[in-house]
Amino acid sequence: MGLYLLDYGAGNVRSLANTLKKLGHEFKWISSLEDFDKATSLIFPGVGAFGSAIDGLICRGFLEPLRLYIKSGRPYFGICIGMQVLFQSSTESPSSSGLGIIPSVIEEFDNSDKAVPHIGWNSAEFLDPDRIHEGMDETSYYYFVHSYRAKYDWKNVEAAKWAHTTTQYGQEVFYATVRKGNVFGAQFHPEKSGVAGLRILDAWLREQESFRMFAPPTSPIPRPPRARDGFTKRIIACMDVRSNDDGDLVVTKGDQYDVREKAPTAADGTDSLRTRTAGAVRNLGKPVALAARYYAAGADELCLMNITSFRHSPLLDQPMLVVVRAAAEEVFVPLTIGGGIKDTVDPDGTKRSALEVAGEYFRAGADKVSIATEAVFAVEKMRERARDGGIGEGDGTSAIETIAHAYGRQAVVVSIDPRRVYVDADYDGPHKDELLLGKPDGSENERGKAWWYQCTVRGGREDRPLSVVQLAKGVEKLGAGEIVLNSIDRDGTGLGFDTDLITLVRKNVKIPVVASSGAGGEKHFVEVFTWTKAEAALAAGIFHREEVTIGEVKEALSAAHINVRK
Ligand code: 1PR
Repeated sequence: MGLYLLDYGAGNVRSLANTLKKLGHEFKWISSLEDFDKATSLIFPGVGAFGSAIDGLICRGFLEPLRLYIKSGRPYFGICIGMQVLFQSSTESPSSSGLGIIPSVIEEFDNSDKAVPHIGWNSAEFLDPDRIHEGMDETSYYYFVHSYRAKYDWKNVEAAKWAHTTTQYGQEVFYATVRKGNVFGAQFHPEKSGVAGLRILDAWLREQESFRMFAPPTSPIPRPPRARDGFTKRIIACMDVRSNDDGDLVVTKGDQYDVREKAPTAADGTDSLRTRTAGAVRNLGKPVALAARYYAAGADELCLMNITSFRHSPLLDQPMLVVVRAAAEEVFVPLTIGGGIKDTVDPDGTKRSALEVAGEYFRAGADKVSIATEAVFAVEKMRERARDGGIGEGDGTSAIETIAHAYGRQAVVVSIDPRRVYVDADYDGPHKDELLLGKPDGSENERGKAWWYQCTVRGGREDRPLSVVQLAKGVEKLGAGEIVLNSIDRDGTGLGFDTDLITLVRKNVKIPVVASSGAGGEKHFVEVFTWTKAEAALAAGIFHREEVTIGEVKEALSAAHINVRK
């Protein structure tokens, strides 16, 4: 008897478990067919790809019991893919059939007017404000991460009767939540939607099971949706994590990727703190405490970067996994983990695939993994295979491809670490088609100069011949869902984001781009969203040093009429 969660073995189900724990609700996992009979309410937090979810259910013999459970009238809450399986089919995996309870189909978003996947916070509109709200309201924002959606077509009356709320992204309006009788489903992730999401889960769980079981089907009269684009720009706090010289994991922060304290200058004198700390790894705090602080301050997402993981096997890096687990218990917004996502060999010779490494992080509570070095190597290999100078095709073995296949492309972020290469304005070498020219009214060090952006690996320690445009296009083709675009030149300088770089990458890909490196104040966030089409902006140093709060950044954006979640 009681609440059960359905896990088909892929994706981050720990987030939901953490949320239920936080809310004080007991639950068990469905582990056998008998558990379907014991469940008095069931949540299916489906993540990943539609086909993998259906295959996972079939493999475990869970598909039919799930259908029977829902038919029995007992409460069901499907999240993301857990909602999509209620539909007939998905173009994501045409050979897999859904449960067909809602007579409509799931299709891919059109990316001609917007970045796809739809990643970020958006609002939801009630179709009938008099119906049960399920803890939702129209002033809150919810976290979406998906490439496929069920379009809200009010003329498809039988399907539209299921519509509880709709959301608009670009020109498309789709089902954000569905509800009828004992069934409730959300396309967004309540377990990742901060306080607003916790409210939904709590409302659903506290509602009398008997009430829901005998509730009459509640159907609104289908009507056209109201136009309302509630999509917001995201503010992300990033924590670069590494061991300090005493072996403790700390949040550090570099200047142009150099994270060690500088030697004092003459002006500092001889007995300054800088003399004593010179050469030590800069320590800006403990990762879990900082993560909790940024969640409370309203960060839309958090990143934890294991910046020295290339030196050893991340699966042996238990402290980092402990940090991820602990952070995931404190924060209820998306958590991205990066560093060392690659095929590795443990000291005892055991081979670990990138997919296994990523799986370990997902099970620890990460929602996305971020890949840097391996992404560069994968694109280089893909281009080599093409032999015609073109972009080429993936061979299915890269970390990006294997992880995107199992967990969905929205779970794969590529972190790019480019550096400017200055050349003469009449330069005629590689990447000359991508040259940018310093503006006559630009900064002194750019005026009269030309440059292209070179990719690096291993945290900027090694330059590669690949350009940032080649890398961005390549990783999009391999299946990355999002790009975090750093800049070694701007990192830690406080000079503002490199908007030339962001515009260049943004116009060459259709997936979301996160602007990173160089934020020195609120005005830089306003600039980056005014001058470029970046979907999100990430900063580290100014937040760690408490020079600016996330709240102040959002106030400044609101004042500039840029939509943010507050
Ligand atoms: O190569 O897949 O193992 O991943 C390693 C990851 O670690 C990469 O994402 C790489 O960017 C990161 N990394 C490696 N070395 C460093 C370093 O600083 N020495 N951190 C490093 C890079 C860049 C951003 C930073 C922004 C904003 N840090 O994460 O947070 O630049 O900073 P700011 O707001 O203070 O300017 P792999």
